[in-house]
Amino acid sequence: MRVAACYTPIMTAQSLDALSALDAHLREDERMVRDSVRRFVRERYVPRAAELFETEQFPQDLIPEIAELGLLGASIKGYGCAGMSAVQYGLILQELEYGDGGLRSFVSVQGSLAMYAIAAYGSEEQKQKFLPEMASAKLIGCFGLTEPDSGSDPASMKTTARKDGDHYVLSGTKMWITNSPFAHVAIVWAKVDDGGAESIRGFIVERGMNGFETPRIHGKMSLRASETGEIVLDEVRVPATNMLPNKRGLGGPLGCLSQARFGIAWGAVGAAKSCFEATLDYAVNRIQFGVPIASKQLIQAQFADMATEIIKADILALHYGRMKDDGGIRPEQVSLCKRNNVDIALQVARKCRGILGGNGILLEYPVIRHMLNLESVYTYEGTHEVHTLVLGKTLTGINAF
Ligand code: TGC
Ligand code: FAD
Repeated sequence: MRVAACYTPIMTAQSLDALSALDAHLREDERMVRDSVRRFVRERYVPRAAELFETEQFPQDLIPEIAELGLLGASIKGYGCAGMSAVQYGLILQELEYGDGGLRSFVSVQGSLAMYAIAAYGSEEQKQKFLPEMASAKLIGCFGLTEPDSGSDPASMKTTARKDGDHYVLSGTKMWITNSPFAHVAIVWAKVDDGGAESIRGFIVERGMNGFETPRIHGKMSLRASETGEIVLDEVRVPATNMLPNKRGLGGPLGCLSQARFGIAWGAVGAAKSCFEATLDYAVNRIQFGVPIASKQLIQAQFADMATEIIKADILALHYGRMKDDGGIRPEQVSLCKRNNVDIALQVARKCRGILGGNGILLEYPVIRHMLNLESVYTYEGTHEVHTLVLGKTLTGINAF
């Protein structure tokens, strides 16, 4: 005979935010930016999130509102961009990924990768021509570094740019490119002439140039609400004035990645928070053995572990965000933050999936969607292992790649 367990709530439950008390360490302007994006995401995106994921659609109808909120190239100063601080930018990305990693990816790629490349390495003419149009979403950008045979080791890229008069002729294939199917411009990294790592240069390739195609990749079981494609370059003639003049070598694309990885470290925590909140709500209402499953120590232990990791990840992001605003952070610090925060977010999502039981595999709850999305986030912008080796190299001085 089963004995009904005793369940007596003795106090009002505290939210994750109340427990972390991190709000008190944010400035008024930071809270305002966060709250406006939070409203947008929860009112305009969350109600559609499951359907967009299921039907593999990025909501292009929301792009004007995203631009209106100043989220595109948000940390770039001038050229129609919002000029936000690193912490404001991080908070934005956390709210976006609370909605969905695909939404956050769109903003990361447009701002931290495509626009940043032009802002950091472009000529004044290129900045004037492209940045205001990209900030207002009249032009959408993508960032082509990865190739079918060149992922973690981008120095091995095969895409080439051959000088021909006042043009470069680009040939090659880029793979796994976020936003490429509908992008108007692509930042393409290619090897010029001698083929050495030092010869890697960035090019602004514009849709409509002959030989430029961006077939979509279908059937992804992760980030389904993000459009991912290839960039096929078949002898594309690009004016020499479209080459980014102010950077050569792999440090160019990797410098952009440092910006995007910083944002991802914040974003992943948003996904973890969404999973945590939905699962806590579920656990206090789901009755098994006559009581809520939240009254069981095995379940409470999981919430205690998850809350601790989420709050630690938030503190880490805020610490490095403050440092970035106060003078900068080094790439290995970005690696540490991206590696930790994405890893804990994925672990949180998996734990939450378990607590939801069978319901955990339904799109009705946000958990399986975030869990699957985070599998990509674990891999892109430097895999977990790549960041492990960056830290290993930093700590030991020995390159283990
Ligand atoms: P290595 O010799 O270490 O470095 C070459 C040059 O780059 C400099 N550098 C960096 N600069 C800025 N930021 C960083 N994070 C940097 N890391 C390195 C370095 O100082 C050096 O400069 P210089 O002047 O001395 O030449 O290069 P390596 O060939 O040994 O490779 C190092 C390694 C493996 C860490 C790097 O290749 C790497 O990070 N691989 C991972 C590739 C990657 O992350 N790909 C991402 C593609 S984009 C993407 O995934 C977008 S998803 C977006 C979305 O949807 O949200
Ligand atoms: P590989 O590099 O082949 O790695 C395979 C495995 O081997 C991994 O586990 C890796 O960690 C491990 N490994 C590799 N080298 C080592 C080593 N030295 N030591 C130990 N382990 C190692 N790229 C872009 O350029 N632009 C984009 O917009 C973009 N968007 C993306 C969107 C999605 C949804 C996805 C999934 C990817 C995207 N990428 C993009 C590509 C992404 O950056 C790459 O997938 C990533 O860098 C890993 O490359 P790879 O897939 O070729 O894996």
